[in-house]
Amino acid sequence: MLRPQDNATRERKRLDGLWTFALDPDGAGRAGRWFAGRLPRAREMAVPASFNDIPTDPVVREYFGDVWYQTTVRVPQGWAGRRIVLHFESATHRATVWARDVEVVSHEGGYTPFAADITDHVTAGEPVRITVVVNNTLSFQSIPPGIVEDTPAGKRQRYWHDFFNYAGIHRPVWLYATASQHLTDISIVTGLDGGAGTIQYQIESSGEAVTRVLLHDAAGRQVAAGAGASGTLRIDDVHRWAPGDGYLYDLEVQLVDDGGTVVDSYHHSVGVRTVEVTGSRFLINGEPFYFTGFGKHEDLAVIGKGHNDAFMVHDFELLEWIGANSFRTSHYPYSEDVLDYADRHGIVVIDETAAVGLNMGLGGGIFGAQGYVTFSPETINDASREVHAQAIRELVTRDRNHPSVVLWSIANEPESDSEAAEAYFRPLFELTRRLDPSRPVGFVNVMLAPYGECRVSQFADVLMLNRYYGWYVDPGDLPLAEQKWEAELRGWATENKPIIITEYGADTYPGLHSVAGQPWSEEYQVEYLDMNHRVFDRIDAVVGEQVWNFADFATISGVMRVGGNRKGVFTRDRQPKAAAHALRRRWRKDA
Ligand code: GCB
Repeated sequence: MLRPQDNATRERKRLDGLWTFALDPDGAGRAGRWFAGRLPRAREMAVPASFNDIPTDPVVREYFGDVWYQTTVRVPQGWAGRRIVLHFESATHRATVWARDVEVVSHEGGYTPFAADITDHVTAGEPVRITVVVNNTLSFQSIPPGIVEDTPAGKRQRYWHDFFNYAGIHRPVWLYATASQHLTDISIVTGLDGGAGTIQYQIESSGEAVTRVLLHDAAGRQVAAGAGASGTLRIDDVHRWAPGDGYLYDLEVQLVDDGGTVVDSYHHSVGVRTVEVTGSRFLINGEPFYFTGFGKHEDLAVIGKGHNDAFMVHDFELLEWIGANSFRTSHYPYSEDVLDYADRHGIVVIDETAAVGLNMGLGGGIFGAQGYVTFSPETINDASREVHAQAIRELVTRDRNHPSVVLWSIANEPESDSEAAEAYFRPLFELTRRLDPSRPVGFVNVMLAPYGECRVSQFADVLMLNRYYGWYVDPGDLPLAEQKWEAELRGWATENKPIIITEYGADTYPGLHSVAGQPWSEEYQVEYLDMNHRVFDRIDAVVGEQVWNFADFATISGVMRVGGNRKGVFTRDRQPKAAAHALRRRWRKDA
């Protein structure tokens, strides 16, 4: 699926702004045909944004079930005779869309795009009513999973991931127009051949029109050209995309009709680089790369997981300030704007699916006691795995052309020490490799499956470990934590695979100080990070450190969560804790 863009052959119109919005706690909207007219008892709602924190009503914040959004948009007069598409960059966790009173598309999965050709349901120059029912209920067959439980006080949504279940239309919505003959997909794999670069492309389109490709460098000079739906371009003396150097070429793909007219075109940025794992090294362009940075979240006050350009740019500025060269899209695919920005600025990305919380062993801690088995016919089963597989397909097809993305993470902290886990994950690794043979694949291992007990890491090219020695284990006793951590890590190092520490962190209440370095104080966070860094620096196979978390973020309520998860190095409003300055000294040799 191609993201909407404006160019000489395509036009788009952004539908963001205030839509009408209604909760549907009884699930009455479909039978009541709410899409056929104005929404009942509607209020106004911002798009894009999570709906949860915008009204003051706690019922809205905790709501799960169907919510309805509606807007009316005028189709531009000039689009007569064009193919018209309605495109959502995401709706969390599933949605069904109507144009007027015609159902046009349904989509499962909260963080990837979907679209509908609505040409037959609209008239250029006329308004069209767009209605969307978004549903945020989690089940054992959703990614991420959750469950609705009956309690004496009514139904409650439970889930096993440590971030708030924000929902709604989180990213831009577009209406766009193309010619009826159009490009449908472009995939790109780049390579290096000495000082030259190669770009293998594969183009899909509707109909039989001829395709042509033109490659321009960043200064606008044409450096290569090709014809046909697939082929390889060669750039002598290539300017590589590299960490810290987000150099991009522009690949223009054209669809040309019999008369030689360009009927459709698409501009695709291309960063020429290679990624490879050899032994315990992670190589970008053949050179060992060491990841510094964070696990992040899409999480902001008021707008929740709604995309916001100002905060995005500010977050990237903070990454640069602190000397981070990478981040993980924990725990779901982020906005495509984020990946485009990372491409342009040479920031390296570990790209993760929304498969988080597939682990009932975590239940006794922050998520409250419960008695489920992770993988079973009644819980996470074959149907769940198919939803997971589809989430992987959509992530890889959406993001495979981003040079910033160097590694797929197909799950965060699933159960991984059982035979059932091994059987569940084997085909998902195979699928990811089939979809993209050009990148390494991994998953993030939890401390419940320590070295020697994990049965899934055998499938991974890279070991990604989340560990909290000195926090959840031996809190306040850093000397003991240091010994235990080093002992476990030395075990993993014998596997001869690169190790990235994808999470280590300590909750820290900003402004809390302690001479003796007690947990929750700013001093403890610094000392805890220092301890971790001493361990990493002693182990050659460690090729990356990503602190948990970039910033404080919202979670479910719980006695271990003080206004959310406080492991941020920055506060939720992006002010540095002492640890931010300490990391800056470690990561920015020039600072
Ligand atoms: C983890 C999870 C992350 C949590 C973090 C924590 O291992 O991957 O989602 O927020 O621990 O702070 O407990």
